[in-house]
Amino acid sequence: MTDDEKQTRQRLDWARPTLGACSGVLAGLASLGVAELVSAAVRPQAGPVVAVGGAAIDRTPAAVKDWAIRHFGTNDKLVLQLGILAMLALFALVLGIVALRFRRGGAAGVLLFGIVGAVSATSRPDSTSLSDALPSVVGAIAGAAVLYVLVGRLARRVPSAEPLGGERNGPSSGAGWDRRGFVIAAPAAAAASAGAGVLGRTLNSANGQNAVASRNKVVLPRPASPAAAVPRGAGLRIPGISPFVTANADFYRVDTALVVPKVDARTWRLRIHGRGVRRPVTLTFDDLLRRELVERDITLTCVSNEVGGPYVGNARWIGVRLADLLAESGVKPPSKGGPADQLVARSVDGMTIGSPVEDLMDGRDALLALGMNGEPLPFAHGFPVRMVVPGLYGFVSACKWIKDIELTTFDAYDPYWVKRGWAREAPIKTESRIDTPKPFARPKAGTVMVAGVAWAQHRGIDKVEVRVDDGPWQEARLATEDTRDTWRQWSFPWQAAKGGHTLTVRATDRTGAVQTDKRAKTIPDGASGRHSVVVTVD
Ligand SMILES: Nc1nc2c(c(=O)[nH]1)N[C@H]1C(S)=C(S)[C@@H](COP(=O)(O)O)O[C@H]1N2
Ligand SMILES: [Mo]
Repeated sequence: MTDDEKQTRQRLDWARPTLGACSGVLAGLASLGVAELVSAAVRPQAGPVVAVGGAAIDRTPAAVKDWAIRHFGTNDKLVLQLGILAMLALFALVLGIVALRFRRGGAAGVLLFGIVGAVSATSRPDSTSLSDALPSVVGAIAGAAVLYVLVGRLARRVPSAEPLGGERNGPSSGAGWDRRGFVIAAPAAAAASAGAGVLGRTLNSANGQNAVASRNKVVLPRPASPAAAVPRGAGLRIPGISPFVTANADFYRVDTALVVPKVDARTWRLRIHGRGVRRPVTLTFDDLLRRELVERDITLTCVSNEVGGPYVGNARWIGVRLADLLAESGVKPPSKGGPADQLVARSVDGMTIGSPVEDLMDGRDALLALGMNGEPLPFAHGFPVRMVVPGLYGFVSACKWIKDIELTTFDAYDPYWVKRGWAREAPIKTESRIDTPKPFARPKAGTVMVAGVAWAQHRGIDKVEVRVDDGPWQEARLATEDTRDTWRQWSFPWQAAKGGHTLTVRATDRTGAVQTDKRAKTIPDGASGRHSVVVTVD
């Protein structure tokens, strides 16, 4: 071998694996692009990343999920999907390199991923058809074909074609490959994959347009039982305090849906059936609109909310009283001899949420909500219909995108979160939060406004106290109460002296119970303890 030939050979040695890896990544892109396109013909939730992500969410141990919610907040889903894509990219790289030696084996490897996607998609709780397998399967076939063809271009040819690097190398080195073929095929595959992906995305969002149109057409009737105006003193004008009503755009969102379900209100149905339901019914959205609507302010809280955390929000809801509907269907609460003690709500995305029938029928305003802060429910918050129950954490009451209500017993059925180690019954714990000053703030010495919110839904807040360092508990000023189902603002003008200080808050609810200082984790039935904020007064 001449030196020239050796150099060319060396370049080929790294070039082939690199291009093999590129081929693998291109095969991955082709799979995902084509899968996205096919999912537009099936449903967006059947796409492989969403399906595998959903399966991952369902199998994630409660503690890890809780950790993810805590650290990534509402970005937890983005992080998950990026993680899946990163894993896929890694496998694709490896498959591409393997395919250089084992061309068919590499292609078969791509198909194997398709099977994982297909199995995930068809075993999702909201999957009703085997067609959910199609995006993964067709995508994988496309990916396998791309890998097979591209790697074919990289195969050594005898007699030689052009060696890598372009310079004609005179006599055959025996290590040539179809450079021109690869240089044409690879960008073509990339462009076609991107095209399929973009087209799929576009079609998917066009499919959601029916639901969007149905939402735009909703005109919420005047409620027969309107909520009283929020008392003027309920919202304090203190910079940094949570607004009394949480705007829809700012309302926390916690759910397992990687793709927000877009439900068409015109085809939506709600079935009520099960134990002790003497007259099962199926209701349309218009059936609900025609009923007597009530409007109520209710503060929602997530069980994953840590002490001092953000997963609590207050909105004005419009809906139908669930107790009336249940009574009409012949349902009796257990205390009146009814055979069902648990109501299981099912959503279009397969979530199941169980609530005590007794609580739903005890006179509180348990709602099938259609409206949130003056508009139809936003899609992310459950359009067209969700449940909202004062006093119960969201995971045991607030089913979004609801489609089915089954009366059963706690013994007979464990809903989604209960299967994963969370409590069967979970009333909201009495809690309070310091909104301002923020942790590690540096206020000036003098009067510093300490303020925040406290909640004990359906019991009401009677007292909030603040403690500075190890000093005595001092009563904060309570804002006017809206209802006992809403949170209550409070403020405390603190005569702050220079130096480092710890501010702690505690609330007392109307049953006289003082917010406990016993720390509990969010699992299984909600965090407890007291919120403190450390500040340095300058
Ligand atoms: N379909 C569905 N409904 C759901 C959930 C879900 O994952 N899927 N999460 C529940 C939980 S844990 C909470 S705290 C509330 C949150 O409602 P929001 O996202 O409107 O704030 O929705 C509840 N309803
Ligand atoms: Mo929650």
